[in-house]
Amino acid sequence: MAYGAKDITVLKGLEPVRERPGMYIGSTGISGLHHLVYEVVDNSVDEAMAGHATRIDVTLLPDGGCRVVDNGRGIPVDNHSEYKNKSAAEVVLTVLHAGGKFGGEGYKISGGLHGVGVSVVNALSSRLNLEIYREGNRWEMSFEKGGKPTGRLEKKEPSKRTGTTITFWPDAKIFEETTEFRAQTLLERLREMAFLNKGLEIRFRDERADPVSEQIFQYAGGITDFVKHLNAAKEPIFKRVVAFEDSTDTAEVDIAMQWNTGYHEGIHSFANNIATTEGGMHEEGFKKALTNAVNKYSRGKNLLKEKEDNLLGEDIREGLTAIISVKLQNPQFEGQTKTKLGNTPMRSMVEKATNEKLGEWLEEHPNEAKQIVAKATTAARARLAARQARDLTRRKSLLESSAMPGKLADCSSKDPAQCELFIVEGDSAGGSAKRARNPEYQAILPIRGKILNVERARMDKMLKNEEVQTLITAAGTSIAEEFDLSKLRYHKIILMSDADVDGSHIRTLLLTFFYRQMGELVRAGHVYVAQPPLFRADVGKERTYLKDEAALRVFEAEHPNRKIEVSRFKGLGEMDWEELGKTTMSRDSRSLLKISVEDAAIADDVFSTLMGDNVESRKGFIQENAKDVRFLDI
Ligand code: 0RA
Repeated sequence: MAYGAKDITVLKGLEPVRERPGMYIGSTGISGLHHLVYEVVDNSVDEAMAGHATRIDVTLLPDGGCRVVDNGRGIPVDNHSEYKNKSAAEVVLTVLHAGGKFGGEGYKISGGLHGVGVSVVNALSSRLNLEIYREGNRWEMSFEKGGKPTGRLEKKEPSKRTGTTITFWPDAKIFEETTEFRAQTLLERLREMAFLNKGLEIRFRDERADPVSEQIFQYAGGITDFVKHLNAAKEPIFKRVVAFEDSTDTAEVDIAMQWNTGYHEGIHSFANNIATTEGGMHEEGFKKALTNAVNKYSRGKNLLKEKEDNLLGEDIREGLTAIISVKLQNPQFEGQTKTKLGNTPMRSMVEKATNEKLGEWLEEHPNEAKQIVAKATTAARARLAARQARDLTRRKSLLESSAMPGKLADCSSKDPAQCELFIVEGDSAGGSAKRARNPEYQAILPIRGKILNVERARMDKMLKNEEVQTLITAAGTSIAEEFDLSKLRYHKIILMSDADVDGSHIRTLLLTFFYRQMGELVRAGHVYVAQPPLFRADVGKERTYLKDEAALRVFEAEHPNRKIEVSRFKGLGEMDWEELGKTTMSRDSRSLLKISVEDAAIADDVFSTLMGDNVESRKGFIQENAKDVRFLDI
């Protein structure tokens, strides 16, 4: 028998919703406002998940309303068994069903209970129009002032289609802050919904905009497409997305993942299409099984030797983008923001599925599996090296109290806000820099770039490097988890290296080091690159320094018919100390380039590609960028 009016449980009227809106939609700010849209859309998505709808249209109207159209079965129009004189549709829209989303015990079950949320939307709207296409006709009913019917459900003209259209206008008395939807926020959530519900077509149209904009989201690949989308701007370590699913009578698990060459761990989990940002049982099960499956595979294939420790979860998750989507009955949402899945059985279900299916996948894809293990092994090495480096700096600072390394020519001021640390490549340039500096507030740390360079330094090697250790001690902040910005000894850390390929390599290396080990330093805007000139131009007695070829061309154009004597600085070492001071170091005449996080991230990418194990991508990169020195020249 089809689902009819009698199945809808009845609780109470809508007053409680208007009295305590936060209990039902979280807040009365913009996020609560958007919740109204999600509530209506959720109902349509449920209808789609139950196999009855294939398309949902969400339209923002010029007058501030929002219309949601689906092609499902339509809300039942027959009279409700318990409310003899009311249609089921009226009951769905005017009677509050079990519990509130944010406060109560009850919760909507995907593909199960329809209509829980629409009455909440009605309660918080100044106006709502309901259209139903069902049983061969179009039907209509309207509500105002928080869900009061303006009449009965009316049968209109014949229609062959089925579905539900709900148009509502949020009540400004409730949403005092704003009743204006933010298109971008809705769009992102709707796209997410489309990713999470394979094949479902969701159209978003903003008729408030001029010109009217429309976007169509539909993903045949579901969360596999989601993972590709998240990795689109990144470099996957291999093309394939690892994907698997599992289901029981009462629950479904759907997982997709792909590694990229970066370091960020991007695991996104969902329960019944709701983002579980605080994680929970499904995520726990996944992580445990992921660590287990990769270690088991590595041991089995002798990629991890007997005497070697297991790879840690964090090593394996480095650069991993993953979507975990579960659907279950009676999801329990816990935690600070009620976004942590509490249902314990989900842990073993996801763990079992991941162990089995990922284990199989690795066996079936040995090339990819090797790359996963290689990436994790590298991460483990870097982790160990970072710890060693930290221990070393800590021990050093304990032994030598706050003694600064011998190579550092420190400044006399102890006010970090005033102080600058120049990291200079090469000893000869270091010598000129020491003479040229203002010793009151400028400190010089010479770094022998060549050492790093010939070793093709990886991050772990880099951390072992004595000069990098010196750098960490000089900066004062320590690194990684122990990084403490408040201990920074110089508010400007300035990289000064040659304007040639070697110089830019060292810059890339150092920027990558800062980005990975002292990211906050970059974010807080303490890292700079000095800009030594590339040319000296003499016209008679007049001497000018020019930063690059373009500047030289302009200069030549400005001095027609004059004899210009041009010399090119091959490196900082070719400049005398006075020149270096005037052009590059003096606060009055230099120009510094502040490094943004994006700059550092690009350096990090360049570094990974150049230094990575992936010879193919390195070759490709070098070929692609051979002519584009700009790319390396950050
Ligand atoms: C109650 C029962 C049935 C469907 C719905 C509600 C329903 C609600 C909404 C809200 C937006 N779109 C919707 N589509 C359907 C089942 C009807 C049947 O058994 O035919």
